[in-house]
Amino acid sequence: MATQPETITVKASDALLIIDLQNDFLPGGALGIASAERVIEPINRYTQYFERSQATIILSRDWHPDDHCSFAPQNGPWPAHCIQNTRGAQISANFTWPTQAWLVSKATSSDKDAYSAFDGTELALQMKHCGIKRLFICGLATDYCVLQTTLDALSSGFECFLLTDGIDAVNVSEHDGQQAIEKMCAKGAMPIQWHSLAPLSHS
Ligand code: VGL
Ligand code: ZN
Repeated sequence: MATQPETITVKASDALLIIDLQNDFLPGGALGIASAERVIEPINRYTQYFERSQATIILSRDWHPDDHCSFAPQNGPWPAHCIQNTRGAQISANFTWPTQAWLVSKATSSDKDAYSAFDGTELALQMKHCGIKRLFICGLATDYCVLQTTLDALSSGFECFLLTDGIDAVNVSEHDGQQAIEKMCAKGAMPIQWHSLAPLSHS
């Protein structure tokens, strides 16, 4: 039997990055992923764990103007989704918010799409400013925003762990999600799951 990797201890200089856990990417949403509800419980567990570990918790949101260039009426690839201040753009009501979190809005200009939470935002600078070195990434969607965010994080010098039980894919083509995982791992992201984290003491 293969030996288990050492468990990972989360430190205060780590960050949990939760990508686009918004109604429009969940069942019933404009770009709803049929199975995506299943990531919420693990993400809630990670959130509580990272909060107890005094790590930083960061949520990104896709936050488009109503005439965004990625929408079909503008000849973009997607139906209208995540329009600023609409229900579809809200973070899932089933997400349990920690006491403190950073919120990063992306793709906010009509004329430019941005899948990565680093694209057009101050996130990399803010994380470096706070001494954050390792990122634990989960959320939606594996084959778009999780992929591009992770690739950008790696090229900005952050160590990245991909929480594979906390991601789900659009899968426009059947294997897009799997291929995205392979790409992130080939570039240096480490795939881990809930049981990879060291148990917290109950004190
Ligand atoms: C996303 C498609 C379009 C994502 C955002 O959050 O992965 N996907 N806009
Ligand atoms: Zn979008």
